[in-house]
Amino acid sequence: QHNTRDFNFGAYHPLETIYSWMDTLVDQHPNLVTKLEIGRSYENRPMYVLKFSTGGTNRPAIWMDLGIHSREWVSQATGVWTANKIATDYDTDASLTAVLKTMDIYMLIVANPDGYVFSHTNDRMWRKTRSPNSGSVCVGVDPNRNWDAGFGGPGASTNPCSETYQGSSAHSEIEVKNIVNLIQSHGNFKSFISVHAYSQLLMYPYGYTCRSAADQAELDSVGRAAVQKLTSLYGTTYKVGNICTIIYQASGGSIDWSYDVGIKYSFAFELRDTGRYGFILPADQIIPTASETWLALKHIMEYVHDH
Ligand code: ING
Ligand code: ZN
Repeated sequence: QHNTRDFNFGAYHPLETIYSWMDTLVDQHPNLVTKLEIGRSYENRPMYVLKFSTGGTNRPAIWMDLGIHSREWVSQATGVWTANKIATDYDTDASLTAVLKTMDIYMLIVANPDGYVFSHTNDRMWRKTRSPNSGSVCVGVDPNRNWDAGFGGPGASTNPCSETYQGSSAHSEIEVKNIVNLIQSHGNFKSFISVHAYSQLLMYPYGYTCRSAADQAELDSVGRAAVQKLTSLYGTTYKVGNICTIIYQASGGSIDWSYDVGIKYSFAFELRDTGRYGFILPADQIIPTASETWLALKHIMEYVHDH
């Protein structure tokens, strides 16, 4: 497609279609959007980040990753819609324009490209990476148990055949390591948002412990206000809370790592639905899901921009 208007945002697309759409988006918004390769996956696929910036150098920034678990297809699809929304609404949406006047937005739409391809070609329910595990016939590590944040603690498995296998060591997965390297070399991220599905939750740290984070009161109020905006569009209900109390104890998660390295506004979304379709969310729910989620994302971005 030579124009993003010809792109079907209401469909699930294979990796190569998403990657070629990224080039179209950059071509159409050259003064706002650039594409960075932050490294390669285990199977040597590029990991592309879309950077939205109106100038400056190393401005304070907002991070978003989507699709770290490959089977959660509405996450990657919401990333595609959201990136297009940011590009098209810049200059017409006053609050987004204000955010982009002083901050940059980074979006990693397919955080687990090997898993995403595998979920199209072999196993629709594939969650993990595709790296081999020595001494086991089972493949892959849970990339949301592999971060250096309570690594190896409760809510992660040492069994390579488990869906929540933590990996041989923290940041053993190249996909995780590539994100860590980008975040640390940049050094100026103010918000870190990971997007999963499903369960309709907006969560903040911690997952590796059930004690509350120092900023729990503030994160909870930001989260509640964000969810109020989300719900205003179609009435979709979300719960807000820390990971451990709202879903389950889980160690080695990305937003616990980002919070503990000093990125205060660390959040994780669980998008639609609550289990009727689960991971196999019908494609006609992609645009409604992305549209309501955008209202919550925008609230978080505005808040971060103002604080
Ligand atoms: N849920 C997340 C998981 O990795 C989560 C929940 C989010 C845990 C953030 C820890 C940190 O289990 C899904 N659906 O993957
Ligand atoms: Zn997930």
